[in-house]
Amino acid sequence: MKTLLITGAAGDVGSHLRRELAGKYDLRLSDIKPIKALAAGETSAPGDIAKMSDMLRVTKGVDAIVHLGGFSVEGPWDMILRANIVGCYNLFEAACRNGVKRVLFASSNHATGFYKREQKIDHRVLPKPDSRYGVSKAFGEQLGSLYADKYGMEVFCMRIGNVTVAPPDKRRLSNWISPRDFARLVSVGIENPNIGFEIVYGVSDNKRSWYDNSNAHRLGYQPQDDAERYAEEVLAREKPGDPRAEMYQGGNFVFAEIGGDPSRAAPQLKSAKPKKPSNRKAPAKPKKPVKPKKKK
Ligand code: 15L
Repeated sequence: MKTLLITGAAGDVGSHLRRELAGKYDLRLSDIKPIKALAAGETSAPGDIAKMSDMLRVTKGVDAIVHLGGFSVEGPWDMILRANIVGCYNLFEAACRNGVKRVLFASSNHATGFYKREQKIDHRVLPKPDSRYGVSKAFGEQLGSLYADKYGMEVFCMRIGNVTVAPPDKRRLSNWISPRDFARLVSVGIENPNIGFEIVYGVSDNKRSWYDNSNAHRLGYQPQDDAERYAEEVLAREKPGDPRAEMYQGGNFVFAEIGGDPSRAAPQLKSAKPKKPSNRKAPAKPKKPVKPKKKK
């Protein structure tokens, strides 16, 4: 049985994947947070993705990696930089040094969140990130491209929508993916023998999809679920949103500093007061009235 490393395994998506892939792979679970209740076929490999030594340790001897680790919504630049830029580099570099060829990178719909909702996009469009978080995902994809071309790694980038049991709102009727469809997509990424560098969308077979996911289908992905079965109840409770968010695929990420779900924002940001822009000129001091010179 293949050994699969899942980074960020303590998160929501990791927990869905553990359940769905149980018995199909030996799962090595890595996270900076403790992994609760290991099941049969699971081992824990704690690690901080921002530390190269940790990534060299956890990636040793695995057959494939699903890299979910990192900051998963918009956040302050120092956190995005540490977890999603440095962390992503460490993961690819450590995998490469340990001879692990196959990496499945959890990219996001926010790498292309500034496409309008009326547009249908495929895997060939240029990224249009809607946030620092989205930029970090576009970075991860390009890093994967580098490691594929330069070192022959096999990189499968999944622009994931929303992995939940049921779509929580109208936007997610278009980008939702059920946990079992996500596991199907991940299995394609692990098992397809012809992966060089690929970008696919991590979405179910949604009627309202914004994506032409033909690349995923070409590689063998056969989603079974469609968010449409939840549409009536989702739309009945939907309140009108901010028009800017309604216009773009990325929703609130296109304008909000702290992302689509403020309750998940970084602790510093929750209470942070808006800073004054640093490049603004200080207001000029009032000039002292010039005293007329006395005539000699
Ligand atoms: C993402 O990339 C986030 O990780 C997830 O928490 C959701 O916010 C999702 O996008 C989404 O767009 O629904």
